[in-house]
Amino acid sequence: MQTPPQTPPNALVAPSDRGSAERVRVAAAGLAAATLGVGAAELVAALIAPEASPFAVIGGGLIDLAPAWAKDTAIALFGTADKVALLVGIGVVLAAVAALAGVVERRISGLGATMFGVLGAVAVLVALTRANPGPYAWVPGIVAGGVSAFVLRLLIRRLRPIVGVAPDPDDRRRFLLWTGGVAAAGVVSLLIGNAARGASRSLEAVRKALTLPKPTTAAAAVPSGAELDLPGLAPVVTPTEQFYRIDTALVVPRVDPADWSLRIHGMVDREVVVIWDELLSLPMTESYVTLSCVSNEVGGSLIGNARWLGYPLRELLARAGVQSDADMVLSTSADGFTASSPIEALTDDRDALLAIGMNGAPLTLEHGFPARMVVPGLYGYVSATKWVTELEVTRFDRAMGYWTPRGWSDHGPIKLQSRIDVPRDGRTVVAGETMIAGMGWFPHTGVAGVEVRVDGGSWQAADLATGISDDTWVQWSMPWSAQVGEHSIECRAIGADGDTQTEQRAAPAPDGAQGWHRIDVTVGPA
Ligand SMILES: Nc1nc2c(c(=O)[nH]1)N[C@H]1C(S)=C(S)[C@@H](COP(=O)(O)O)O[C@H]1N2
Ligand SMILES: [Mo]
Repeated sequence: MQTPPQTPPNALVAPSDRGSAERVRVAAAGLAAATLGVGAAELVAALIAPEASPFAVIGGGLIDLAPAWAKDTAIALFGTADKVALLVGIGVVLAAVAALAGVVERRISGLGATMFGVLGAVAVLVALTRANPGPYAWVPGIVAGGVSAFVLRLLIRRLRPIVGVAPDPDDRRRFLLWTGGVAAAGVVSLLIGNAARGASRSLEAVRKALTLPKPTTAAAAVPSGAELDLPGLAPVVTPTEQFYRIDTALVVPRVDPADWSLRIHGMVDREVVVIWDELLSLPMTESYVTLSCVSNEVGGSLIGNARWLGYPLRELLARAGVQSDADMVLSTSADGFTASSPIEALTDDRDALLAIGMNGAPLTLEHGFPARMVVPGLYGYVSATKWVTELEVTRFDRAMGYWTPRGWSDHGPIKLQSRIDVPRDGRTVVAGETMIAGMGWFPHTGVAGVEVRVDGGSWQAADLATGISDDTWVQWSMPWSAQVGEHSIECRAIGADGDTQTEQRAAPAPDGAQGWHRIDVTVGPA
């Protein structure tokens, strides 16, 4: 030793510093142990139980517990990145608990490890209570708890001689080697798990290999004049990759058409089960339908319009024979989501479809492959069940859809709305002749007109583009001589039923946002 013998070890380190340095080291050990535990669990999940990834099941459980205001806030804050935000949030909480477990384990041997064991048990419990748990759904949680508890004990025992003293360079190297090695192994298993999950992309290959049947009832061509083609204005038909995605699924459900079936039961004369090959042989209808999310704020973008290919739900329901006192269909997806749709919307003459195609291709995995519902005039949460596997004919006084007990209305007709796309809110516009343009919608009723006013002046009729149908949104535009200064622009739609879009503001919960969309722009000199 080169340390002068008369100097006691650690004489230069105050006891409190020593304590906090030790805490940092045992916390790092806790983090490393948790990383390896979670990494191993995600890897095992990717291989044998994709639906039971601990991150996915805990996130899914949290999503299911969230009331309407929480969903609203998450979507308002993060938009369609709400899932990433949730996963990051879970990671941060987990990291904090793991660090704490390290500190606790150092104080009371076995207690930190027990904390990990309990977390693993919670993951097992949650995994088993999710919809359709596979036979191995319990394994990833056991692996997460077991591995992290074991490794934490090992690390703390290993580090015991190191953590208590100010480490000399040798000890520091040993510490880094152990915790760093464990953490790196965890990260590597996470990466391999991710890659393995990607490799099970074979379902994407199945999807790509599918040839959709030609529609027996084709959608009329989009009329010329439906697409104004103005820069900044939403296209009248939304490309699939731009179509908003909203659902409670942290991991996209993987439903192989070969295993898929739709069961229609409940208040019916006879139960009906349709399998994939049979569905493909049925006469298909194609139709443009605008789908909107109830969480869409005034002026928001959680709305899109696509050409859907599918089999009319009224035909399927007629096969089963709906009993006369039924008033609702509860549709269920492979991942347990449910929606309550009023039966008349599925049985009247509108194109309520069991859809298999979107914009000329099979549904993408995110948008419900292999089959989903699309119902003109209803918000997605009460109608557009993706990965749909079951229709229960029932009554509103007997059953509820997923979002109803969480604070949303059991009925969800899409409200009469309009929005300004051009100019963008808050932008600076060059003075002179320019265009104001946007979208208006009142699916299944239709839009008769849109009015615009500038700076609170009088309402003027905008030019309405040709609509595709009453089930779709419609573009509108209005020329504007923009004068230098600050300006506000508002719009309101007029429904085909004569109603004018209300000024009365309402939040998305419980049954959809409403109010006039208003933007503020600065007009600068040319
Ligand atoms: N299985 C399932 N289907 C679902 C949902 C869901 O959470 N799970 N969300 C619904 C909601 S709230 C909306 S707005 C639409 C969105 O459909 P999209 O993601 O294809 O745009 O899907 C509906 N179908
Ligand atoms: Mo939604």
